[in-house]
Amino acid sequence: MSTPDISFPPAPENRIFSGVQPTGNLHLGNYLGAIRNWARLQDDYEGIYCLVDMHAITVFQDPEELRANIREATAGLLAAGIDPKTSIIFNQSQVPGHAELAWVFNCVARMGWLNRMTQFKDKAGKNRERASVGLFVYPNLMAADILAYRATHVPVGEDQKQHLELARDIAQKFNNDYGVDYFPQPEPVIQKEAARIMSLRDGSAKMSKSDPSDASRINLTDDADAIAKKIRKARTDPEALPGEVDGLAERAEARNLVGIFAALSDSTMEDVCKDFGGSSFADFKKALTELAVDKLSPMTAEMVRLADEPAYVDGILRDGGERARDLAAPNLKDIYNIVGFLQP
Ligand code: AQP
Repeated sequence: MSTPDISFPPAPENRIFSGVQPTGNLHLGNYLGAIRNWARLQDDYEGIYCLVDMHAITVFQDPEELRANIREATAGLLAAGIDPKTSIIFNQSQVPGHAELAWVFNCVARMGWLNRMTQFKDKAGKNRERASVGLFVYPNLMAADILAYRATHVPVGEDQKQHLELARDIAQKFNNDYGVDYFPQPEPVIQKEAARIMSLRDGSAKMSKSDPSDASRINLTDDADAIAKKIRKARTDPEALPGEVDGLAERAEARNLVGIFAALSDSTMEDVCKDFGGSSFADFKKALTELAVDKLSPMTAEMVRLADEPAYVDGILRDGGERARDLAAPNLKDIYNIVGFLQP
């Protein structure tokens, strides 16, 4: 195979891409594990932040609810401090390059690679035969989301690490197959604390939008009373808090609450154990409630305000969509050329 006789601009140096599914119930895990970090990174990186509506429909979504959830999630990103002038905020379906590149990647990725994805196994459950094909190839679309912009960094939660590794494998295989050095190897940006927030009802399951129990998560739209009630009812064990993190081994629920406290207070689990070692969970939960309400209520208030401003939110998405299309379109042209698609 001959190397294509075309030149292309170098990949950007500090470009971040990340996304969240607009499937309703944006929660504390999404915030601490992802969105808060996006807002913090926007000064050092060119941020492209996406409401991944095409990923959302891998599981059926009611169209009216999906539209409302896209607006609500956009409000969540804005309320968390992402500046739409500095960063790009848009919904995925506005940029055809995502779907176009995903098709190319469907032809690059191997069945064996996708068969190993644990999230598909978790989400498809026992009913694998009835899962959508989209759910199976979800990681290829995620690779396309990142690489359509030749993004260099991806802030993801711990749970998305395997998908990011797949995106790196796809980038590498594409470059090898076509004899080019086109795609960068996107690097994860993972924070230590809050990498994975677990359900308040079950320390072995991650906090998730689709958990049928609302008590399992703190939604970003929950008011102070709801937050207090959920923390009060959060599962723990009868023992007091340990003075050292090692004392949290085998105590998944306790560990989760300590992790949430550490993340919300920008400290470490070690420090939280030092401060609260010997306290009962009843006392610790009071302190956690105070902290959570203090940190989350300004965001909730802003989300409530933006819920009354749909035209403003739509304007942000429209502007972001245009800017994202302008970045992706020339890359897709390069990619189609590399692949050998005749573009007369
Ligand atoms: N529990 C979590 N702890 C830390 N980070 C989390 N993220 C999600 N849950 C947690 C991070 O949030 C970003 C956006 O996630 P997503 O909505 O695109 O997909 P998801 O991981 O499938 O989230 P959910 O809440 O579990 O949604 P459903 O129930 O719809 O599947 C990602 O960076 C993710 O790591």
